Amino acid sequence: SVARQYPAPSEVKEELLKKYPTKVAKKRSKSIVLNDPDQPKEIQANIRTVPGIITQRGCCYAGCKGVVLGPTRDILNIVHGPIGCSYYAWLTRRNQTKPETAEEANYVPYCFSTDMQEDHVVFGGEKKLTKAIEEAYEIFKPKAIAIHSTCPVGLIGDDVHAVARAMTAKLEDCNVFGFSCEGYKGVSQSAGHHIANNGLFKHVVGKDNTVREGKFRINLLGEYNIGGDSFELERLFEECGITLVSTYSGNSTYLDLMNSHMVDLNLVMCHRSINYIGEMMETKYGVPWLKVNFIGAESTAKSLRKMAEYFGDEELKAKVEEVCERELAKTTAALAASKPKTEGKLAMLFVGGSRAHHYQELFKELGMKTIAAGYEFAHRDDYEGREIIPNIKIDADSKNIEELKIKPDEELYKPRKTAEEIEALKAKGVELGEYKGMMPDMAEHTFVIDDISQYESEKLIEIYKPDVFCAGVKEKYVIQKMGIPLKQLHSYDYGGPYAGFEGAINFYKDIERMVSSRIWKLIDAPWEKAKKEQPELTAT
Ligand code: CFM
Repeated sequence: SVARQYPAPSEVKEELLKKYPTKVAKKRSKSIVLNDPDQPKEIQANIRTVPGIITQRGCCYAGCKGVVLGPTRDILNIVHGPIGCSYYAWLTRRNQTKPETAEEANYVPYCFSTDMQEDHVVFGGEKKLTKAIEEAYEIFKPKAIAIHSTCPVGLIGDDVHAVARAMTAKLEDCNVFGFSCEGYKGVSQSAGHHIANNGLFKHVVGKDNTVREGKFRINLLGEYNIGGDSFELERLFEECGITLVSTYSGNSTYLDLMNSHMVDLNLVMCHRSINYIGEMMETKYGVPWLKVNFIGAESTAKSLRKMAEYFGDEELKAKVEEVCERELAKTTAALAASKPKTEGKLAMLFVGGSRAHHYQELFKELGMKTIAAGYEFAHRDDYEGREIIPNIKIDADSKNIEELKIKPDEELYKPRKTAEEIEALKAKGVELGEYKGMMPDMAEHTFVIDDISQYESEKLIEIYKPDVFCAGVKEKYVIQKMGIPLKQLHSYDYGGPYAGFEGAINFYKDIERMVSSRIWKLIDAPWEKAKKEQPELTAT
C-alpha cells in the first residue's frame, strides 16, 4: 500500500476552523487539541454548544432516564411530559435485560408517559402525574416507580418530588421518587447522569443491608448491557468466583441496587456517567473504586488481574490467570485471522463520554491507528486524567458531595483497605480512585476534539479519508454517503456484545468486514449523483 500523505496538523486545525465566524472559531479552537500523551494539554469541555452548530449531543433527560435509570428492569420509569420525549423512553438504546424467571417483573419493553397536553401546560400537570402513578401501580404493582421530568415540567413548575413523596406514603410497598432531569438542564446528557446518580443514592442505595454470599463482592459501575456486554462480563466474574452484587445499571434489579453498598470493591467501567455513585459510596460506606476497561482482550485481562490483585487472594489470582490464559488463546487466534486485513488502517472515534477512549484498545489490537477522537459530553478529567486537575469534585452540572451532605454512615462505614495497603497496591499498578483519561493513551500529534460538529467531522474525513468512522445513528448515513463506513459505538448497529473476550472476537470480525468492504465507495452520494446528472444545478 502507498504511504498516505497528510497536511501538517496545524494546517488541519486551521482548515477545520476557517469557515467559522471569528468568535466561533476562537471558541471551537479551545476544544480542538493536538495531543501530547506525556503532557496532556488543557481541553475545553463540558461547555455549551454554540447555537446553530450541529452537535452530536443529547439532553439531560436522555442522560438520566435513558442512560442510568432505563436499563434496570423492575423500576417502573414514568416520563412526565408530552409524548414526543416519550418516544425516546422506549428501547432505542439496545440495553438488554434477562429476568431470571418468567414471573419476574420486567418493565424494559414498556413505555410509560403522562402524555401531557396543552391544558396541563397551562393549568399544571401534577394531578395527571398522580393519576399516572396510581394507574401504573394498579396494573403492575411495582416495588419502585421513578418519575422523569421533561422540559415543560420545569418550565411550568410541577413539583414531581412532592407528588413522589405523597405517593410513596399512599401506596403500599412502593418507593416513588422523582428526577428533575428536564432536558434543558446542563449542557448535555452529562447533567442527567449526575442527577440520576444523586437520586439513586438518596432513594435506593442502602435500603437493603443483606450480606450476600461470596468471598469477593463487587459492583460493576458504568456498564449498561448494550448489545449484551454485561452478559459476557457476568460470565467472566462467575468463572473467576466473583460475586457481582449489582451492575449500574445493565441487567440490574431494584433489589441489587438497594444492596449495592454491601460490597468490597466498585469497578468503574464508564467513569463519566457513574463516578458520582463511586465517590458517594466511598464517602458514606468506605467502598473504594477501581477504574477498569473491559473493552479489548488485553484490557479485559489487565482489568481482571488488577481486581484479583486488589483482593490479594492467591486462589483467586490463579483462577483469574487460568480464565485469562484460556480466553486470550481464543482472542489471539481470532486476531490472527482478522489483523492482516485491518493492519495499518485508520479509525476516528467520536462518541459519548467513555467509549471514544475504551474502543481505541480494540483498534490497537487490530493494528489500526486512531488519528482523531473525542467525546460528546465528557469533562476535562475524562480527557486529561482526574488527578491533574484541581477541584475536580466541584462539578458545575449539579450538586456535589459537600452540598448533598454525604457523611460516613455510622454503622456501615468500613474502610476496606489501610493507607499502607493502598500504597502497596498503587506500586503494583492497582490505582484506586484514579482515572488517567483518554489523552495519555493516544499517540502524539493525533487530534482530540470535544463536542465535534458535523462540519468538523466532514472536514476531517475529507482530509484523512479514514477506513472507519465511529459515532452514532445521527452521523451514520451522511458519513456513509461520503464513502466511509460508520460503526455505531452507541448501539453497535445490530451487533455485539463487544465487551470482554467474546466481545473482542465479535468486534474483530465486524471491523474486518467493514474495512474490507468497498460498497460505500461504489455508491454515489445523492449530491454527487446530482452533480453528475445536472451539473448546472449544483454550481454554487
Ligand atoms: Fe458511559 Fe455509556 Fe458512554 Fe454514556 Fe451514552 Fe452509551 Fe455512549 Mo451512547 S453511559 S458515556 S451517555 S459508556 S448511551 S452506554 S454509548 S453516549 S460513550
